[in-house]
Amino acid sequence: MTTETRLRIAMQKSGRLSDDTQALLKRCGLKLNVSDRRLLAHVTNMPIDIMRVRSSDIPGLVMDGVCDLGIVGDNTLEETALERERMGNKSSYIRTTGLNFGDCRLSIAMPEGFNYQGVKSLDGLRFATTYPQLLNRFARDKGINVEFCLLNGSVEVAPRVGLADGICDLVSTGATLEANGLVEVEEIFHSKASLIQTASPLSAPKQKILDTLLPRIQGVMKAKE
Ligand code: PRT
Repeated sequence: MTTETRLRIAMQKSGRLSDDTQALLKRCGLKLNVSDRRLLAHVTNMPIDIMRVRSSDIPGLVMDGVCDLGIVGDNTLEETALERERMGNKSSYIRTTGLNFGDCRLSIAMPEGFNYQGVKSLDGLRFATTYPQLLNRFARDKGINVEFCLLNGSVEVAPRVGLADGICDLVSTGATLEANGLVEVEEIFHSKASLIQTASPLSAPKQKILDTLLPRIQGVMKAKE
């Protein structure tokens, strides 16, 4: 569990959100060195520790109170919350503020030439995805049945090798879909990075640190607009 006096923030160790997250924290005035192999980095000029983990672990660490704050994509956050609810685990958190990086969309894409005539065309099909809960929610809302196969990477290759009829994956420029002969047919979730906070009240010293940090984060975001 966390200490009572040092705010612990979870961020992605390496990947698409890590550079922007690190840049944000530095622009907020935090002096940190995350270039070494240590997974828990101390901020030297504020009572803050940075825990560097996989993106997919961040929502759970915050929901379980292991970290006070986390910076993560809304896609990962929502998928984890739905999965934890399904399993009967604690899934509460506070979305403290949205951040202006990590923009992408979770979309359904089908092979070129697929005769798409609206969502009913997807009924009964099988999709490769890393986001089965978001896909299931979409299907339920639209009154269709879908099957899925879980892949944690290279999702776009699944239709070509006969693993699935289509995919449900993150898209930003659309170049990966195009390179793999796929066409986006439905956007099911729009995502950005967010700063999230544990639902349990913070200790007074930690709240004080957050009260200093949050306006700085919002200032940096505003300056970037
Ligand atoms: O850390 P961990 O390994 O658990 O997470 P991860 O595998 O999700 O890491 P990473 O670094 O790939 O993504 C981290 C987060 O960045 C995601 O959860 C999103 O919130 C955000 N993000 C923004 C993206 C993209 N854009 C994105 N384009 N995550 C992944 N992609 C992939 C997508 O899966 C596809 O393979 O990029 C490809 C498509 O890109 P375009 O530009 O060709 O459309």
